[in-house]
Amino acid sequence: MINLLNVSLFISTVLAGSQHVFNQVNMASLITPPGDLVIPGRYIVMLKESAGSNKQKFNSHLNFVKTFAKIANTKANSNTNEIDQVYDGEFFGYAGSFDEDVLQYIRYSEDVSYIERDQQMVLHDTQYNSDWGMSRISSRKTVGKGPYNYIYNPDGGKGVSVYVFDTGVNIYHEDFEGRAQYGIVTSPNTDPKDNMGHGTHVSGTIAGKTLGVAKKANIISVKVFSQNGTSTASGFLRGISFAVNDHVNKTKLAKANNTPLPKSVANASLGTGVSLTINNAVDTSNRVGTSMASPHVAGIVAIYQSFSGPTPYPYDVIKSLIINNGTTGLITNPGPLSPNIIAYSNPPS
Ligand SMILES: *[C@@H]1O[C@H](CO)[C@@H](O)[C@H](O)[C@H]1NC(C)=O
Ligand SMILES: *[C@@H]1O[C@H](CO)[C@@H](O)[C@H](O)[C@H]1NC(C)=O
Ligand SMILES: *[C@@H]1O[C@H](CO)[C@@H](O)[C@H](O)[C@H]1NC(C)=O
Ligand SMILES: CC(=O)N[C@H]1CO[C@H](CO)[C@@H](O)[C@@H]1O
Repeated sequence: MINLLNVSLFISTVLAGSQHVFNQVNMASLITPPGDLVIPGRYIVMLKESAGSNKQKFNSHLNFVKTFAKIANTKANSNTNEIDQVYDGEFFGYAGSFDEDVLQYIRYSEDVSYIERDQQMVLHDTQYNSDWGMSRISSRKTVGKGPYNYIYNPDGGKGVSVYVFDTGVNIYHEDFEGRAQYGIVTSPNTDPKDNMGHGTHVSGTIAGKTLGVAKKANIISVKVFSQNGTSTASGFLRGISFAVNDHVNKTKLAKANNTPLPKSVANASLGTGVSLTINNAVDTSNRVGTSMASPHVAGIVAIYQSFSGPTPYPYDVIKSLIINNGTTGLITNPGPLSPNIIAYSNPPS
């Protein structure tokens, strides 16, 4: 299976004289995520910080893989081998389709930290009644049958960007009052519009003028899900990479111009699929200040962030503010992973 002879021949002949080092004794580990959603032949390759953060090393690695992919394609008379996502900025790597030969080649590169098989991700939609949810988080007591009131601070979410990882957003919807914009569309999608309605609905519950929790927040659409509600771990990762870089870029710009620092939240709660690459990317995201949270919580984080003053709260601080301000002990059947806290949106008293 391991075509070592081919690999070493290739390296010693075609790539002779190159500075690229392929002397890693052990192969980088190849992780197969649990579950049955793995996409055969697709891989996410994460680079070591030392290789990825060095532009020249990163490019030279990519060029080598591309060259080898081209040769392998010619040999097999196919288009199988291809890099189709690149992650650059705060974490480093790429994803694509590779056959066994190219995969082995990549695994022997000393630039590589680990590889994970790509998998399908499915849009996690917990059916909830948004009116109920809205009144619940703004009230300390159990809500009855309705009609429900959302006690809100009119400036909630002001100056905060919420990255919505979903099916796209109808940014022209009047409920967004011009506060929504397109961020990125990851493959296989091409159209930034929300042709399904899910992302627009989610954004409305976060920042819409009528139903939104944080009525002054800005929405940035990160379209990672197709119309049929599916995505890939590699596409999702590209979305995280975009949000993180966008936030970091805006922070640098604000520091240079001495303007208020950007404040960011992401709505990217994942239902299915367990992915090490995504978990690590979420950690990076939280570290640089783009807190990842789920629907109503995303709106609440936006509200808390908008009142942080000129400097955004770091992830850990915002997390404890929300937990400590939460209403405890009211969920009848919280389930094993729920802390039994209902987030409290902290309306003005
Ligand atoms: C969903 O759509 C994507 C592309 O838009 C496609 O690749 C995928 O096969 C579709 N999945 C299903 C289950 O229809
Ligand atoms: C961030 O800035 C870098 C360097 O200027 C640029 O290449 C990249 O496209 C920017 N990313 C985003 C998401 O704005
Ligand atoms: C609740 O949130 C506010 C910020 O809105 C903060 O000042 C306060 O310390 C928090 N309370 C607790 C118990 O963490
Ligand atoms: C990507 C993702 O999981 N987004 C979530 C954002 O919040 C909505 C509202 O419930 C969820 O349905 C989405 O799944």
